[in-house]
This record gives sequence, structure tokens and C-alpha cells, in this order.
Amino acid sequence: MTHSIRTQVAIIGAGPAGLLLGQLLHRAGIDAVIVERVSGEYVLGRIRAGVLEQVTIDLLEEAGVGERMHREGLVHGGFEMMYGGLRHRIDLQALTAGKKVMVYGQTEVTHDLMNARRAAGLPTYYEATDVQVHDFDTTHPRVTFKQGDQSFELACDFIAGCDGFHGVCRASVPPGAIREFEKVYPFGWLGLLADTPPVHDELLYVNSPRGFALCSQRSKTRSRYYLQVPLTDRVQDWTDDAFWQELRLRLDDATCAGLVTGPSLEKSIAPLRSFVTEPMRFGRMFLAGDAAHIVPPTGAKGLNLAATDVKYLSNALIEFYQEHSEAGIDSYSARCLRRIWKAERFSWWFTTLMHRFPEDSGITARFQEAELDYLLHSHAGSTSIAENYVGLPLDFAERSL
Ligand code: FAS
Ligand code: PHB
Repeated sequence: MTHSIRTQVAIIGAGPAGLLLGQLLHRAGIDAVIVERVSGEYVLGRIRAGVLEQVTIDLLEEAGVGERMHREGLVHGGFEMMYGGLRHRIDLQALTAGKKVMVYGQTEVTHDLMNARRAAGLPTYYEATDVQVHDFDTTHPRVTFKQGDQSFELACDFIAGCDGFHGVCRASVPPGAIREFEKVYPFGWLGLLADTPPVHDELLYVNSPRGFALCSQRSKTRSRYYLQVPLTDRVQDWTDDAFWQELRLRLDDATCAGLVTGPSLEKSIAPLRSFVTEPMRFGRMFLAGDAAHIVPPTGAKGLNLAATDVKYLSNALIEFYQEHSEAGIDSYSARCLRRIWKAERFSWWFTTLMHRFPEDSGITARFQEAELDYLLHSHAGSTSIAENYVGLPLDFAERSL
């Protein structure tokens, strides 16, 4: 027996993009059902992003989930960059007329959104299998899926593909209707989470002869560190002691003196890639977040780009239902991509500047040192880093659209 259900918007994926979209639509009185492949616990167990741009903070407030974020999140007015063993601070507030970022883990954002959805009694089908999207080139798209031994058919007006890089939605678009751009980097990030006090009160990005390192945090008692590692490395080959030893070798003595080590709560290796899908709309199906694009995490853009896709998409769907206008829907893809490509460019540039490339004959390192020396001693150069890091305004260069 197949259960036939109906909603206005079918959201595939209960990551931050899907959950945020569901929350914004709910607050506008629009029905949405979320279909998620794994359990909620599994989604929460993935340790990912750590830095929120102001645009994302504003959106989470609009979604009604800003209270704990403001209570527990850490507002940062700057971050540091290290090369040649010397640290330089990028004063975000001074360089961007007061803008800041917030350190508040993606896990917490997801937790807050899940709690809000549950409190509102909104439908989310976790551990769904055989999820398929149908007829999105018509005005009657459908989603079919199974949950346990039950089969479901979800009729809807729109499908939001918030199902990440490995999801089913982008994969369901006919090859001739989609163009994909990709660059894979010759290294990955080995991340470690530990209940130790952060080595510094702000984030520290390091370009060392042994490779990139990042000293980040989740709270004043929980740290997040990353090391650039070869793509051939496996996480099981890295003991905690080996991780801490290698991190020390990439830091200067003064920073090492403040490093508190401890047992890892989580360790994982993430590959780095730049990836963009064009367009992001296919009839009545829209891609948002990692389903449409991936950035190397160096610029802390992944989660923030997902949030701004969702802002454009929720505005377009609300406009459709409340004003019977398709203007927002028709401009969704172009508006998102204009912002996405600028964040892709910054993430690629920052990754290229701060990582050591295996084929580097030595001249690339000299170019990096020269560029860093210029940027960090130039107001224009530091301003460019700062305004991209805090996130370009939503309407940046949109006026010509
Ligand atoms: P997500 O991938 O978070 O969520 C997609 C959801 O769809 C998942 O829950 C998945 O289970 C579900 N799904 C997939 N296929 C499905 C199907 N067929 N049916 C139903 N559901 C399906 N960004 C940063 O800014 N900083 C970082 O340090 C950082 N580190 C990262 C590390 C890793 C390993 C990864 C993969 C990403 C990282 N990112 C980072 C990027 C990350 O934060 C993403 O930008 C963010 O999760 C995007 O959110 P979503 O678009 O919701 O995609
Ligand atoms: C993190 O804390 O996970 C983090 C912070 C900044 C980045 C990437 C990851 O650029």
C-alpha cells in the first residue's frame, strides 16, 4: 500500500539548508514536508562548519532560532593569518565598518532548527529510502520514498533539492539540462574536535612550510583544529598524539606555548573541491546549498552560501504563494549564482594562498609569501580579505540584474 500525501513544498534533505527553508516557509504559512535519508542523530553527528556571516545570523533570527545562538555563539571582530612564523591580524570590524562573524558550530545551528521544527509539529520523514523525484518539469511534481516497509507518494507544487553534494535531486536532472564546473584540490583537511580551551581567542590560519593549519573553536572550552594532509592519508592512520605533534610543527613557538592538547571527540578527513552547478532551477525543482555548489572550507563559506540560497528561494516561494508572482522563481538561479561565484572565487583564492601544493617547485611558496607580505601590509589588500570573509552584502552588484 502506498500512502498518498500532499504538501506545497517537498524539501529533500534535513541539513541546514533544508531545515532553514522549512522554518522560513512555516513562518510564512507555507506547508513543507522534509524527507531525509538518515536519522536526525546522524545529521547532528557530522562535524562541519564553524563560522556564521551576519547574513546567516540575520536569517536564523528571522527563522526564530537566534536565541541560543546569541547566548552561546562567540562574536569575533577579527582573525589572524600566519606565514614565515609571524602572525598578522585581519581587523574585520575596522576594515568593514563594524562587521563581524560569529563562531557557532553547524551542529548547533542544525540542533536549533530541528528543535524548532519538532516544537511546531512539522512533518519530517527521517531514514527515508529509495527517494526519487518525478515530473519536476510539470506543474505537478512528485516525490516517492520508503520508510521502513511503508511506501509514500508526496504530491507537491515545488521540490527543493537540499540534499547535499551526493543527493538525488541534481542527479535526476537530464545531463543536457545542466552544466557542472569542478576543481579538485590535491590535498584534504584532517579535522580534530577536542574539549580543550582554544589556543587563541580568535581563529588562526597558518601557511607553514609543512602545510596549512587552522586553529578554530566551538566555545571557550571546545577547540576545532585542521591540518592539510595528502589525499592518500586515512584518518585511522592519525593518532591524536601524531595530530598534536604535527600541529605544533606548523605553529610558532609562542602559539605552541599556549596549546592545550587532549583526547579527540571526533576526527575526520574532508576532501577539498570547488564545484558549481548551472543553472539551479529545473522547472518546479530548485537546488540549494551543497546540492548545487561546494567550496573548499578555507573561506568558511559553505554553510553561509547554503543560507543565502535559502533566503532567495524562500522569498521566491513566498512571493509565488502570496503575490501570485513568478518573478522571484524566475530570477532565483541567476541571483544565487552571482553570489556563489564570488564566494567560490574567494574560497579558491584563499585556499591557493594558504596551502602548500605537492607539485610546488618552491617558486609557488615564494609567490605566496610575496602576496601575503603585500596583502597584510596593504590597507586595500587587507580590506579585500576582510570584506569577503564577513560576506558580501546580499545586494552586492545586484542592481544591474
Ligand atoms: P548537507 O550536506 O549538510 O545536508 C544535505 C542533507 O541531505 C544530508 O542530511 C543528507 O543526509 C541528505 N540527503 C542526501 N541525499 C539524500 C536523499 N537521496 N534523500 C534524502 N536526503 C538526502 N563548511 C564550512 O563553512 N566550514 C567547514 O569547515 C566545513 N567543513 C565541512 C566538512 C565536510 C566533511 C563536509 C561534507 C562539508 C563541510 N562544510 C564546511 C560545508 C558544509 O558545512 C555545507 O556547506 C553544509 O552542510 C551545507 O548544508 P546543506 O546544503 O544542507 O547540505
Ligand atoms: C571550523 O571551525 O570548522 C572552521 C572555521 C573556519 C573555516 C573553516 C572551518 O574557514
